[in-house]
Amino acid sequence: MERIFRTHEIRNSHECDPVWRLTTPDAGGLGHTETVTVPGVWESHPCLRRYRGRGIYEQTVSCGGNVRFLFGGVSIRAKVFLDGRLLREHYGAYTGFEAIAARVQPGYHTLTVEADNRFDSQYTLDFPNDYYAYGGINRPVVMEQLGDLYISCCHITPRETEKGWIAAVDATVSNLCEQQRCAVLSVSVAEGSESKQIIIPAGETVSVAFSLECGQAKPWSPDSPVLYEARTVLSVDGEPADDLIDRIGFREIRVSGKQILLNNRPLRLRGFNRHEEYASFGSAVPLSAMIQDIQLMRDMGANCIRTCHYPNDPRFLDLCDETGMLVWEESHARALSEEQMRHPLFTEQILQATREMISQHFNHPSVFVWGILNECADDTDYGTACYRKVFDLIRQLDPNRPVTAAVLERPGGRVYDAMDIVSYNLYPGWYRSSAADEALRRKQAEIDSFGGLGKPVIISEIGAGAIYGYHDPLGESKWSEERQASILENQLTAVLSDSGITGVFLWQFADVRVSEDWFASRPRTFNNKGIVDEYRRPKLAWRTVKNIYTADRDA
Ligand code: ADA
Repeated sequence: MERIFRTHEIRNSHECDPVWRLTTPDAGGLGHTETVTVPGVWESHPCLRRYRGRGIYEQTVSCGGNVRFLFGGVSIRAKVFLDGRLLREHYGAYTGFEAIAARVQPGYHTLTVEADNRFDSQYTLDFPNDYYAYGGINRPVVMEQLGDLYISCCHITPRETEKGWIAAVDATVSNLCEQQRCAVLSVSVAEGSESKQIIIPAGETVSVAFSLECGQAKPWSPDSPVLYEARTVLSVDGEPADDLIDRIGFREIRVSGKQILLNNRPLRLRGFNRHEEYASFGSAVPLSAMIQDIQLMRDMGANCIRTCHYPNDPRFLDLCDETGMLVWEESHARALSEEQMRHPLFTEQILQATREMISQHFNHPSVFVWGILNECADDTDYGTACYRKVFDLIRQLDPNRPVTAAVLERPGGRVYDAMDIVSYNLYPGWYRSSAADEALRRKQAEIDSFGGLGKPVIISEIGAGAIYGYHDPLGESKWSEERQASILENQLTAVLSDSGITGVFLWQFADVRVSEDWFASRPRTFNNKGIVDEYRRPKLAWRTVKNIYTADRDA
């Protein structure tokens, strides 16, 4: 399933069979063909551990009429064919997309997905980086057989009023046939419900707005993550023809002075940066591993997760909604230089990646902030203009969540005025010998002088490395678990005792594989700053973080 709950009772929608045939034409020799399962990455196969190329996935499907394939994620770009006919191309491993074939002859058909994880300058968000760009269909695939009309989207924004909660609904209905059609669209959430007559011109999509009075619905909060089903039903000639089921939480996020308020209560954030990766499963993280990660972070006293540096699987966000784990989600970008940002395709690609993230993850109550452009060129005119363009898009698409960007510690930041929440990354005691409290003071002075005065501040990354199992009883050498624990103790003590800081995300939860280009500074070609290794085996720092985070939680 593409979510952790059923999204349809009327629509004919089911996950594609898990077994596919995979051919890797760029693996040398004659195309290597294997039986694989989806979701999955080809790097899980012993012969394809470092394969960078195309992977041609094929499966026979039985379908007819208007067929819609929903892909949770294909890394890093995809071409989708039905019986050899190109239906859709998509770039971006971390957001979903649809491929539609109208009026298909009922029977057996060949579904082909060409995944390609080669780096290419035309795909500006992906390049050898401090995480691994896997290859494959790494999230679920769903096949739907639709009527002429279907509900293509339903965004719900909860607002608290003196009369109780209001759910502002923006739904869209698409018409796949060549005649104009009439229908009735009904939406129900908690005790609120409303229906409207709609007319959808041939081949078009129409938007419908509702305002549902939901009375005294129970609010969603980290301590009490109450979720409500949002059910949208489309009826044609009095008969239910399509539906879409989602889940929402009644909560509002806003910034007030240096505080981030959730339902008017200030948040204090103790979190982790988490890449979407699990040892030999790569970026196709099993659901059971997703929930285990949340449990492990909560056990250490954390209450939030930053999805560095890209949108996550909706099922992971569903689990965060369910458990009350707050989420900083960000569109895909890490450490692009001004030159890279000047590529003619960059702006449209980062805007599209951001548009898809917000459109697909809009309803998750756990997502409290949208982040962008991690450690990009925020110190140049051109880079700053890019930041402002992406912030502007987010504010158009979702004015109800604050925006931020994790910038570098180095001076020169020029976008503090454009952020609702100021965030930055620093590694005192690891990359720099500076004392943590002095580093915090220095950066805060810059933030206050250049547009960030009086805004909430989040330490979006702070940490140190250790190789799992490497011990130095004297606690002296870097890469030892002992040294990591002592650096983290200094860092977290300084951050959590600084009254001007609203929250912190440790870098990082688990060790992750990185591009081989980074081998010289990344032992094992891994980023080893995890508190657990890639198999979730705790390092000594686990105890340090747990002591500090739980003491802060229980203070
Ligand atoms: C940066 C970057 C992270 C990671 C980290 C590190 O802050 O945002 O992705 O590379 O440094 O481990 O050095």
